[in-house]
Amino acid sequence: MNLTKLLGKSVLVALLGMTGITAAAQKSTISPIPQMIEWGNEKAFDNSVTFKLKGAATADKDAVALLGKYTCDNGKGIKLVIGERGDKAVKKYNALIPQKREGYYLSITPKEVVIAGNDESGTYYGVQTFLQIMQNAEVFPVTISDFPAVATRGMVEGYYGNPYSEADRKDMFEFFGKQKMNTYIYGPKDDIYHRAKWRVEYPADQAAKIKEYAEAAKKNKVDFVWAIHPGNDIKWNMTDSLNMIKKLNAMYELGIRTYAVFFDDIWGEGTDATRQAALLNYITDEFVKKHDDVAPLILCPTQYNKGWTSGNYLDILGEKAYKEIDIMWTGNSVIDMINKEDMNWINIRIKRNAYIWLNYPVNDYCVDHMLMGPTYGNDLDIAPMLAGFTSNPMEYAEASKVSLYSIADYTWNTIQYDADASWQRAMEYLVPQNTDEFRLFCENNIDLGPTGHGLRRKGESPRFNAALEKFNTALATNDTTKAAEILSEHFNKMIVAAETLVNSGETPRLTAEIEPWCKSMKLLAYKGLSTMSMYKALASGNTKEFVDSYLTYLEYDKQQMAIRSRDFPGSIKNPTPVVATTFIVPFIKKSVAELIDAYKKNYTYRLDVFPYRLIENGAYFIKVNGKYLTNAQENVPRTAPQFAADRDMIKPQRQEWQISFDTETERYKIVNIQDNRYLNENGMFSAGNATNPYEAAWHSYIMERNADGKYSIQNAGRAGKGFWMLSNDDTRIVSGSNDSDKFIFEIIPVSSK
Ligand code: LOG
Repeated sequence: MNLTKLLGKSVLVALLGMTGITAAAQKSTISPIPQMIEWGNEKAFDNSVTFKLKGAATADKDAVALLGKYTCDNGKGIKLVIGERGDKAVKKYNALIPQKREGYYLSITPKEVVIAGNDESGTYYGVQTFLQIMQNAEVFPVTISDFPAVATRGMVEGYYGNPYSEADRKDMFEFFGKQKMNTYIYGPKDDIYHRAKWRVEYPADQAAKIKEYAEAAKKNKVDFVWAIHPGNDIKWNMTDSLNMIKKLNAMYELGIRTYAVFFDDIWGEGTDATRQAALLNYITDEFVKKHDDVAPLILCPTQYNKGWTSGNYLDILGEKAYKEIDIMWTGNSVIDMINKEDMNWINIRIKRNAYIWLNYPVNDYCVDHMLMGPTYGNDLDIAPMLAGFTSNPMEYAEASKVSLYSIADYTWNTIQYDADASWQRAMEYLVPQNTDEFRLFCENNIDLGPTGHGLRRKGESPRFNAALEKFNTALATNDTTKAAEILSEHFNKMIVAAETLVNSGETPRLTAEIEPWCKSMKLLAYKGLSTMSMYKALASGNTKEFVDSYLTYLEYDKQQMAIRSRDFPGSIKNPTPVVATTFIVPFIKKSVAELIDAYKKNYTYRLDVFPYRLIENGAYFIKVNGKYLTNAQENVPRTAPQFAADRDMIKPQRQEWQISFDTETERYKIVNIQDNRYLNENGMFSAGNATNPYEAAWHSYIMERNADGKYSIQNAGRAGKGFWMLSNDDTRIVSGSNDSDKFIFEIIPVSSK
C-alpha cells in the first residue's frame, strides 16, 4: 500500500512537514513519467528566479517562447543553456542527449540549467518538463534523460456526433504540447467535407479554420493529420482517383502535411482491399512523393478489428499497400484494449506494425454515459510493436482529457505506466482546487453498462460501496436510523461535489460539458436521500412520511429524466445522462421496490401512489389449456419444462414458479421453485443451477393480461421480442414472432390452490 493512499495526501504533507522532509513534496511527479530521472537533495533555487538564456537564437523557437516569463531582458539570472543536437550552445552535452526521436536531456543545478533536445520536439519537450518542475516553490537539482516509447502518440477525432469546437481543438493542441503527444488526426464522422462530400473543397471560412488548426497544432509540436472518408460512394475509376488528389492538394494549401484515408463502417464496393491498396499506392506516387514535405499515408481499413475480419482482406492489404503506409487497428473488437497477442496477430497479417485506433474513451455508442475512469487494460510491453497509438475520445473534449492524460503517460513511458496513479494525477491536473469533488464525480462515471460492444469498466463508486457495507451491517442489527445516516452522509457528499463542480468557476469549459452529468448525480443522490427517509419511515411505521418521501423520490426522478446534454439547435446527439449505474442506481431501485413491497404488506394508506404491478412477487402455477408447466428433470442441463395434465403430488414445487419483478429492467423474472433455475428466452433451462446465472438483459419478460384474464409472456432486452407460444405437439414452450394468439397463459397463485 502506498503511503499517500494510506494516509491521504494532506496528512502526508503535514507529517513530512513536521519531520522536515519537505523534499518529497517538491520533487513532484512529472507527467508523462520520464524514462530516467535522478533528483538531488539540496534545493537548487526558488521558482521566483529568472534565467539568462544561452542558445536561444538557434534553439527551437516554440521551445524558447514557452520559457517566456522566466527569461529576463537585463542579462541577469541563472544560466539556462538551450538547443538541439548540432547547435553550438549545447555541443558540450552532445553525449548526454538520448539518440532518440523527440528525446531530450535536462539538467538543473544551482548554477545552471541545460535543456538539450535530440531534435526540435525534444527541446520543446525538455522545456515542458522544466516548466512542470518550476511549479514547485523550491526547485531541486535533477538530471533527466527522456524520450518517448511510442513514436506517434495522440488522438483521432473519429467519433459520430457533434465535432469539436474551435476552442476544443486549440485547447487540445496546447494540452498535447504539455503532455508530449504529437498527433491529432482530424476525422469527425459528421464533418461533411471529411465524409459525405469528400470530393468537395471546404468553403472559404471553414478552410481558413483548418489552416489555423494546422498552424496552432504545429506550435505545440502536434502534427494535424487530415483524414478523408471516401468509401461510402467511391467509384474505382480514374475520375475519383483524380478527385482524391485534387482534394488532398487543396488541403496541402491549408498546411496539411500528413493525410489519412478511412474506409471504416462502409459496405459494398468501397470495401475491396485490392482497390483500397491500389488507391493508396496511387496517392503515394502521385501526391505524397510529389512533395518533399508530405508524410506517408495512414489507412483505416474496413476490417479494422479482429472480430470483423473475414477472407483474405488483411493479407491483401499487407501484401499490396506500400510498406510505408500505416494501417490502423482497434484491437480484438471495435471497442477493446490492446494486448500483445492481438498485436502479433495483426502485425503478421499486415506485414508491418499496426497503428492503434483505441476506441476509448469514445462514448458515441453509449451516449448517456461519460467515461471518466482509469484507462487500464492495454499491455505494457507492446510499444515496440506499434506504429502509433491514438485514442478516439468522447465528443466532450475537456472531459476526455482524464483519459487522454493517461494515454499520454502510457504512450510516452509504456513499461512504467500505472493506470490508477496516472488517473489520480489526471484529476489533480485538470481540477487542481476541487480535486476531491471531481474525483467523486469521476468515480461515479466509470462503467458504461452492457452494450453490443461488450466493453465494461471496473471500480465504479468505491466509496459508496464501502458505505453500503456499513449500511448493511447496521440494517442487519435493525439499526435503521444508523444505516440511513451512513448512506445519507455519502449522498450528501455527492450533492456537495456536484454543486461545487457546477458553481466553483474553476474549470468553466469542463463544467459546461459535465454539468448535465453533475445535475444527474445530484438528483440521483437526492433520490438516495428520499430512499433513506423511506427506510426510516417504514421502520417507525410512519405511513404519511413514507408516502411523502416516495412522492419526493418520484419528483427527483422526473427531474433527472428531463435533463439533456448538448441540447442546442442542430445538435447531432442530445442524451439524457446517467450516472453511477453499476451500484448506486440498482441499489436505489431495488431498495425502493422492496420498501414498497414491505409497505404494501402492512399498510393500506395511499396505495394508489405506487406503481401498478400486474403480478405481485410470489409463487405461481403457469398453465396452458388446463395443463401445468412442470420442471420434471431437476437440474438437468438443456432441458425444457413440459406441460402435465395433473398436479404433481410427489414434488409439488416442480410446478411452482416464483415470478418476481426485476427492478433493473422493470420486467418479470420466472424461476422454478424446485431447483431455482431461470427459464431462458426459449422456455428452457440452459444449464444446471450452478451454471445458470440470471442475466436481466436476457431472462426478464414483459407480461400482459387480456380481458379474459389470460397472460402473454414476451422476451425482451437482448433476447429479442418473441412471444412465448406452445410447441406444435403442445408439450412445451417455444418462442416465436407470431403474436396472434399470445394470451395463452393462466398465472395462478399457488396460495389460492
Ligand atoms: C467507428 C468510429 C466510432 C467507433 C465507436 C472505428 C474505426 N470506426 O463501429 O467512428 O467512433 O466505432 O462507436 C466505429 O472505430 N465503428
